Amino acid sequence: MSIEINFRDKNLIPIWEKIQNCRRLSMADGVQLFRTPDIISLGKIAHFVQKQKSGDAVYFVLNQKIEPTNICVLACKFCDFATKAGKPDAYEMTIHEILHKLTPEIHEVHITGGLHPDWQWEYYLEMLRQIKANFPNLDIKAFTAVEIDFFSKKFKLPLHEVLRQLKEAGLRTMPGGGAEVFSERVRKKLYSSKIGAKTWFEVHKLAHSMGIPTNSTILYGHIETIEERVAHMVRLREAQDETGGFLTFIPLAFQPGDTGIKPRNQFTSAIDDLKMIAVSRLMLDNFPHIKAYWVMLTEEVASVALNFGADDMDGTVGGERIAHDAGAVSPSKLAKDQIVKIIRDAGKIPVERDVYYDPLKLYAENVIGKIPYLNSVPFYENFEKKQFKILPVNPRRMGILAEDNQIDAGLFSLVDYMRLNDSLELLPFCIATRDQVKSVMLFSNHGWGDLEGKTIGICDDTATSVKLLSILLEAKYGVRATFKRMHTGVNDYSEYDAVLLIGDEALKFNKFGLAGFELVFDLAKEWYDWRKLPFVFAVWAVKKSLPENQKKGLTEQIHRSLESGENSFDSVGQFHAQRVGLSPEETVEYLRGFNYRLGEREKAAIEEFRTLLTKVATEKV
Ligand code: V47
Repeated sequence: MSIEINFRDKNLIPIWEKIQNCRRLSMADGVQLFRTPDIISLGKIAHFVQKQKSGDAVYFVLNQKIEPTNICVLACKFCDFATKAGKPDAYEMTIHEILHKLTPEIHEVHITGGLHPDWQWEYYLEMLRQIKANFPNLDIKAFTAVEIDFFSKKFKLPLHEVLRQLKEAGLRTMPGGGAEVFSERVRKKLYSSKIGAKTWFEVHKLAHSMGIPTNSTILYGHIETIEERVAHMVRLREAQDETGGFLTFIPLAFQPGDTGIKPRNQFTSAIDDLKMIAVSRLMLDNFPHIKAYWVMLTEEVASVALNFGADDMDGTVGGERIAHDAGAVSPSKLAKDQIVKIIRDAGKIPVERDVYYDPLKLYAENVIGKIPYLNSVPFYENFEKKQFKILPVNPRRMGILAEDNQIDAGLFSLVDYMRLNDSLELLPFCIATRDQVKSVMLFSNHGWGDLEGKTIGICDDTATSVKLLSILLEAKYGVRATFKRMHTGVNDYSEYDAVLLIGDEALKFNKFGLAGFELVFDLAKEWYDWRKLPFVFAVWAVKKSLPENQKKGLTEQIHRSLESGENSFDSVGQFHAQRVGLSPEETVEYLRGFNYRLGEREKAAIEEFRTLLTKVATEKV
């Protein structure tokens, strides 16, 4: 995938070269990007990276903001929301009032508020428990690091215990607020009694280690310098290298309100907002998503941001007050139809998501699913999209979407193709191993024979590998284990005897090891040694109902794309190596280990797998 950029600012060319070679940007690069007057070239570079990460997808969630109280022990200068008990604008919500604001169609509730001096710990836990009890399908994103630290001090509980109890009560993820700017200079001037960067990171890294993914933010457009913005991003990037637990980064445009920091109507400029989005997309190379938070940006700027690096629109955001109390001019809630329209108008696929960014519903036609792992790169690297749009989606989720008729074609997990055989037509392409695979791995503390009755964590992404694991356990080794699904992303693996991981994550841990597990088994190698056959993990298929000329056109497109992909393994390897933690040589060797065409041996392997599947009692997980 390559694009032409007509640079007006030639200083951007070395940065563009770095991006094309998948090299990390430095602090100086970040500052240079902020200083460029060539906003269009900056946007194009960021959009290039956005498309590599998210294809044509832009995510949104049906969500409700709950700010249970505005009474706060702090008095940060930038905040127009917080107040003190007894003031006319002070409010406190009961759990009953909170529940009253929620409805069953919402998928995420975002809870954050003032640090209340008198509320009891049990109140917060009960709030989460009641929400889960009344709305079981609703995921809870709650409490910033500032609140977590406050709970720990006020209720004399270690941070770990605060998070453990909240998780048990229903907390799924944490919002990114409270980061402000990780600069001591700014902190002393604007929020001296609030936690600094050290505690913010401590809380977030701890949450990640406990299987709670989190978001991150920056509050910009007040007194911070450009260098402080870039340093903020670099610190987040380093933390993400360590834990991988951040889902998204949200630049929060400062709303001056009556804070006195800036005149009331002096909002950030659209140019500055777009630069912020684009630079964060480029600096935060290890972050999956960048959020255009329309509440603070306005709908118009957020809409442009979807072609400047942002792939996330937050959501409908009913009930927001922090920005609106400080004079935000956006509406207080967007209807779903309006969000869908904004995303469509930007030429993207509106993807309604859950709290982990798994797609629930697509509002587009002509969508091709793309498994976002290195092994499928040869198909997609040079794919000419024609009428199709591309949605990166993990194999299992792609099957769920296809079952719902939302995907027109793609590289499907083998068992999904088998299951949806009536509506899908096979194309002559696949992802098949020759012997080992290196990216479908069982990390274990027990040998195969000792896994009887043990609990195996299964990553949420897999549809076929989990069935292959059942076959190996039961038919090859004669043992039965209990499977438990783990959500995608960071996890606390300590509760499992073994874990099954697939894709780039498995590839990385295969190389560097997964802490807590001594043994590593390659499922394709186990299969090959046993059946002397390749293993077919995925096959290309297209919806039978598509017009014949489209099917033919698509087959030719895939063929062309694969040919050029296979001819450019070296550059592909060079480009993707750093992302997956391998050397360029290892990356090329990994890709050469696959067969991408469905031949007779692959078909025989599929039949063998089908027969064995009928012989084992694979549980539905
Ligand atoms: O931490 C306070 C900011 C944050 C103002 O994680 C202000 O998905 C602008 O973090 N102007 C809370 N910003 C909101 C927040 C957030 C929002 C949306 C999504 C997510 C997420 C997180 O709001 C605070 C602070 O940085 N804030 N006052 C103001 N006058």
